Amino acid sequence: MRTQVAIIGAGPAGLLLSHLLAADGVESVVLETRSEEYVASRIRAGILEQSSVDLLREVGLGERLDREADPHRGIYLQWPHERHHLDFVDLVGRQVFVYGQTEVQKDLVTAAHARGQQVVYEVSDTALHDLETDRPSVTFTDQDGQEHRLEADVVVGCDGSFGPSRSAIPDGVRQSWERTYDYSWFGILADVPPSTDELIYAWHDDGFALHSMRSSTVSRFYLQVPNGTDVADWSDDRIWDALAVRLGHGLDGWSLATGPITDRSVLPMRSFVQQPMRHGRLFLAGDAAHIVPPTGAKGLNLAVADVALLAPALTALLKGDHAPADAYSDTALRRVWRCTHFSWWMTTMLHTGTDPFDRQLQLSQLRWVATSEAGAAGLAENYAGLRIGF
Ligand code: RFL
Ligand code: PHB
Repeated sequence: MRTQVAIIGAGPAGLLLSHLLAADGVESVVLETRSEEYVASRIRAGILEQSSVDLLREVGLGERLDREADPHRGIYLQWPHERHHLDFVDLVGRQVFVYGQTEVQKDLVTAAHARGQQVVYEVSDTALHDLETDRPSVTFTDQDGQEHRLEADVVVGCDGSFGPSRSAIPDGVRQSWERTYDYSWFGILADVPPSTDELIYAWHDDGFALHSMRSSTVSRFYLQVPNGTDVADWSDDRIWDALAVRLGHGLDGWSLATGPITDRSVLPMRSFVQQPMRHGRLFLAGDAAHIVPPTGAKGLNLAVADVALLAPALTALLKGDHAPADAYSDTALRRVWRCTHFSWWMTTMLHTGTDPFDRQLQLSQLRWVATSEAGAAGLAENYAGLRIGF
């Protein structure tokens, strides 16, 4: 098999990259270990930045998004007895959109089918070769057990946090930074209308809680829990009681509506950055190169920003202009580190530990962010997102 760009991973980074390349007349093949249905049903991100939405619209992926996404002007920031609204539109002139990653993925799959994109699902043994030559390749086994070699001009690793691409950059070349956190998120999806018009990020002595949503009938919630928590230890009653307490039941008459829980999972939190994001003919994009804890809602948006930068760089490279591809890693990493800092900052401001001094500092910082225009504008600028190309 031969193509111009071999893409490993059919998550949002891989499928959006193949879409952008196709619009530039560049051919690609996407390889994916999971099935199409599995990838499309993974419940993950919920918030798109303004610039992600602008890009999806520009490249013809905005039709359903324009009909179904819920624009939000801002978020609520809360601690016991106080809830403050931060209006991003007033503060920085930008907003965010509630549109699940599952929906973005469905739109990308539909577009891939429509243009006849070759996506090979359920592959195994993906291995990268000859990345330092201009004839790199990827070998894999298809679902019938047949082995293949996909030759390409360029290989792009969009294979998320557990894929092989990241470690295909030699040990002596790659550098990485990592932070793990002492807590995880217990996430649930429930068939209940949201009890709020915009997301609530709540600091509480018992731990952080987040009230998010997917639609007018489906709510998404997260609770800070200790690492190693087993979902089986949390009955429905325990979950709803903890959410009601942490989200401020009774605060100015507010109450939390409950309903059937349709999904529950525990996710550990991690910050990770690897550089460079390019080595020879291998490029990395999305979670393959960097992971952020979800508190700042940045992971999916970073994946979109990476491939928005990478697609034109690869198109130029294939025409003989190397400059944008040579600049890709440094340019992408500027935004990656900004989002890494913002996600760490939101996470450490909102999750409670055992140190009473730290708690007082967090409360002081929350009060400053929520009540000072300068503090609020800093959060708003980062949350609503920097322009692509920052
Ligand atoms: P993905 O989506 O993980 O896709 C990588 C794909 O590569 C495949 N793969 C392989 N394919 C071939 N060969 C191999 N050897 C392979 N190994 C792996 C995988 O099967 C997979 O299909 O990475 P991508 O495309 O970079 O996209 C990144 C985003 O998915 C991720 O950053 C976000 O989901 C993070 N995130 C959030 N981001 C936001 O912007 N806003 C949010 O509100 C938000 N909330 C979240 C989140 C992530 C969460 N979880 C579960 C980690 C909430 C949660 C709960
Ligand atoms: C979500 O709706 O899944 C979500 C929203 C905001 C976050 C993280 C996750 O910060």
